[in-house]
Amino acid sequence: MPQAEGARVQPETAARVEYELQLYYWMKLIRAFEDRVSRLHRQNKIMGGVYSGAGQEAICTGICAPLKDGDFVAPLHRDLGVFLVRGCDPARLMAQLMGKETGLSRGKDSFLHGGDMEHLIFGSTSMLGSSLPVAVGAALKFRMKREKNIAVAFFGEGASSRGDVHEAMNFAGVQKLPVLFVCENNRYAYSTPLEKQMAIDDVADRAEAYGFKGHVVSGNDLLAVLEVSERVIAHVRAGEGPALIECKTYRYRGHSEHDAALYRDQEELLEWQTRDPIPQYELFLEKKGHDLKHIREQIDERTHRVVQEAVDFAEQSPLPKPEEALEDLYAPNSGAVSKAK
Ligand SMILES: Cc1ncc(C[n+]2csc(CCOP(=O)(O)OP(=O)(O)O)c2C)c(N)n1
Repeated sequence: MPQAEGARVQPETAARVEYELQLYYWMKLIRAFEDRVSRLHRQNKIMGGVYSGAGQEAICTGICAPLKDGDFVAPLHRDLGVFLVRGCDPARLMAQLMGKETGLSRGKDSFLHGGDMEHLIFGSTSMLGSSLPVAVGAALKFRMKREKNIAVAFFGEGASSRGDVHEAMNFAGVQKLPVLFVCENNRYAYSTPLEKQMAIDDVADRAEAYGFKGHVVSGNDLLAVLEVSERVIAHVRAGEGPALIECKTYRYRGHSEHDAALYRDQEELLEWQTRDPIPQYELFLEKKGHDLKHIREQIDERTHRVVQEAVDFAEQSPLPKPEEALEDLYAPNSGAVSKAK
């Protein structure tokens, strides 16, 4: 990480400073990566749909930063940032987006369904909310094996109306499983506004009905997300049962790149852009005494380089070979069937 030149901080807080700058790097990397993907999509270089999370970077960053190795994460379709923060190689991620052989699923899928099991990231499915029961299953496995890991399931307020979401939360509540549910409430489920989605103000209120706590936080304020996530993740990891964090936020782009989002007001968009998570966090860094101009230059240079290298790698990678189309479709035979004979 670049050093915080000019930072008026004590030497003993160096690790914390490093962490704070890493958080800044992640948010900037997610923004730069996604903006480039939107441009690449217009150049017809991306395979499948692009669901930008621009404006929502503080959520992926603030929820994933306190996680540990071995924790299981089920992101939603807008959570490319989860992959970056959990350590997925940006070059392989870009190759996945371009449908190349070097991508996470070796060119067999778009980003939408591509997971990364090396980093325990479950590939989202098309059915909204259907990855929540999977995350709950992972949490049940952690409980049964007495492992100290947790599962995290992201979902939108639109998905929160689906039955799977309620079944998953109910089971998790009854079994007191180590699972954190994270609702990214960006006010629109495609074109459906919040008030046509639910009859209450906060998705978080539903947690109580399943026997655990719901927390509401500004999803555009990284420090606020972190404050809640660090505390709640510690609680879930300690075996005290599930929790729900609802992050209020807004997506800047349409539902996907083919959606001009004409159903929403430009004033509303502008209003939310004034609450952008990145300048908010920059203000914090500046107030702490960092030389923001210098840090921003260094981080911009770094994110630009990482994204450019990822694009170069993906563009130079081959498309998958037709004769490999039927490979990797099933898990390797563990021998369980022949043993049972
Ligand atoms: C069960 C189901 N219904 C509808 C769709 C079509 N669809 C895909 S994404 C989406 C909007 C999702 O909204 P939300 O869950 O709030 O997440 P967001 O896209 O806002 O991040 C819809 C309606 C779907 N994929 N699955």
